[in-house]
Amino acid sequence: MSANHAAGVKRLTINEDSRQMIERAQKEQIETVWDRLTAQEPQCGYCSLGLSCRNCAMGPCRIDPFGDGPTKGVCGADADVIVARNLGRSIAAGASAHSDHGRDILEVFEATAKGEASGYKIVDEAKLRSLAQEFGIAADGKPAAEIAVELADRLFEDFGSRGSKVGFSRRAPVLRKERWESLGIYPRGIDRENVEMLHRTHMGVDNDHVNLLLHALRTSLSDGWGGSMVATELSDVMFGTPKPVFSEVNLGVLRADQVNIALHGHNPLLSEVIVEAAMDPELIKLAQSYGASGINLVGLCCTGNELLMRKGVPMAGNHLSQELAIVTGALEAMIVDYQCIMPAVTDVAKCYHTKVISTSDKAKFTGATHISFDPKRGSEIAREIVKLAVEAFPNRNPDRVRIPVEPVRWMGGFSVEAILGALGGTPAPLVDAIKNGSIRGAVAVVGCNNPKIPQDYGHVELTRQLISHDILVVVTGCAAVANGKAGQMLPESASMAGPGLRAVCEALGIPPVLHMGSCVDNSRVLVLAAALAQFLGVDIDQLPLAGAAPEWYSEKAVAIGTYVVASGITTVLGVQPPIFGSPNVVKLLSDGLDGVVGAKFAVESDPIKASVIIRRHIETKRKELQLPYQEPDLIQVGEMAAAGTKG
Ligand code: SF4
Ligand code: MSK
Repeated sequence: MSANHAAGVKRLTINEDSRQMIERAQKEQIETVWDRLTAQEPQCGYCSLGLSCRNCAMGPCRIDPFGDGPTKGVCGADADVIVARNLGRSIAAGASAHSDHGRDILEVFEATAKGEASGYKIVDEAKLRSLAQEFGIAADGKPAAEIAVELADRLFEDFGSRGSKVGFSRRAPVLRKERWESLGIYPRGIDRENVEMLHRTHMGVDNDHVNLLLHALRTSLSDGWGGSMVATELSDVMFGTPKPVFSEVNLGVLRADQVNIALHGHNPLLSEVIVEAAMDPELIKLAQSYGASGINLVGLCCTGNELLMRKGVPMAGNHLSQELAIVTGALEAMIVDYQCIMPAVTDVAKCYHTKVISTSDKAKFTGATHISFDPKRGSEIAREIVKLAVEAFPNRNPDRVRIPVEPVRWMGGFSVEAILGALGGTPAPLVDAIKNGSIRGAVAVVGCNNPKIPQDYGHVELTRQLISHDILVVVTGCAAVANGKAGQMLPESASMAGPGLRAVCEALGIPPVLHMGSCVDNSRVLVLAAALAQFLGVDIDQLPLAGAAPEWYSEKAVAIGTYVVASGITTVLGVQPPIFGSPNVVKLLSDGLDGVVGAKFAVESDPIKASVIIRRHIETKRKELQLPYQEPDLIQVGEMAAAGTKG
């Protein structure tokens, strides 16, 4: 391999495990996501700017950003309307994905309560009872199943059109709720806001970009405080509320001597019962009869995060590692549910003995074996799937197995309950540390990988910058996996933090980067922010908090970023969203929103510069709260951390 070639691979990922597998794929002429990106280049300029529209058959239309060509679509829609409509539709798609996941969990939760599901039970009854209390359901003396049926009923209502406020939105600070009310963006029903977004973006409905974007905020809020929160809370009740747990991460978690099964996607319903099935002595015996020493389950993307958080299942990788896990030649089966699973995995699998097994009737893959998941037969189906994987083991070619690198240890399980537990049951110690300045603030670094950015570079570098400046980082989704691979998520990683954050982490025995879960678990970030705001008697936008999605790709990430901003947390994106064809939309999102919801978006692809934007924002919030602060304007790329401290 030439030096140039090796340097080229280094530009695709910062991880040694991925590098080795990309090189192998190149050598064996197996196409991966990076090849397909190259084949697409140059990507469409109109689409990149958000200036193309195919919402009706008078089009497709595009707007000339330089004004030399058409400035309006056939219907008369201008750049502002087209960009806002496109953005609104993306948010609706992302919010729908999370919320449909939430509904799937809710349906199985109800079936479990009614005794109609196999392999499920109420694991965290205390959480169930506390949710019942939140929803005004009398729980005293009632059996858990009865409470669960009533709770399920209330939550189903939240998906519809009868309510005026989704139930979990009660958790938001009073000032935030008043703001949503006054703006007319209080989320009413989960499905309702999404359907209305699609309605408004039909030709000839909402032809005002400001009005469209306000509804986009409402739609996203129905995800964060609605569908996603339903998914998180009920998953906790059924599978256990996460507690701190150690595990391992990167492609090194695959085992040459075992049947390897990767669980990929987002929904924990099937994967939780697969974990049980993989411990079935008969299946382990079957694996041994084929010469394997056991069955090794590993996670990918957010199904992996769900399993890591609750069961400590090792994690093979994040979004851009999914094809590479197959390229190890050591994977017997990739079991997929839905979301973020590249259609390409079945093509890569054809080059090996790997079976791709799809399980959701909503997400079939040409070339995969489909085993329809039915919660009534959850345990039975799980055993059937694990058996299929085990039976693939004899087809493995040991000469093609190459498991790169040793796994890295990491830690997950930081639910809000676990964080408060580590703090002694109250946010007071964290608030005190923020007040005295030993912790400057907190940032949620979330979201995906995107092949336009070297895999994990944005997540890892931004997080490093933030923790070294005493900013606590919470992570979810693929951002969490990136930080885990980089060794930034262990109690001893506190040594990478600035002196203030380091002291707090060492005293509590926690990492400076806390894993809060999967993509839907960004709802935990909202709950934590609301708890801090309520403790201080302020609104969320007054807190020294920020969000970042350095490598986002997905429509779900657009929905997340939007509900985080609409909840009062300024967010920096590392990948340019397709809105730059409308200076008015850009101005509104990057500036005007601040006066509306108290937070805004910024776009910065360089993680070091992004960290400066975030630190300036955090110090500005500290100044406004009359806490010790560093003069925001003095924070520059490469400046000394102590410059200009006042207080
Ligand atoms: Fe063109 Fe308007 Fe139809 Fe969009 S909605 S495709 S801009 S005519
Ligand atoms: S899996 S949405 S690539 S974070 Fe949740 Fe990762 Fe983004 Fe999918």
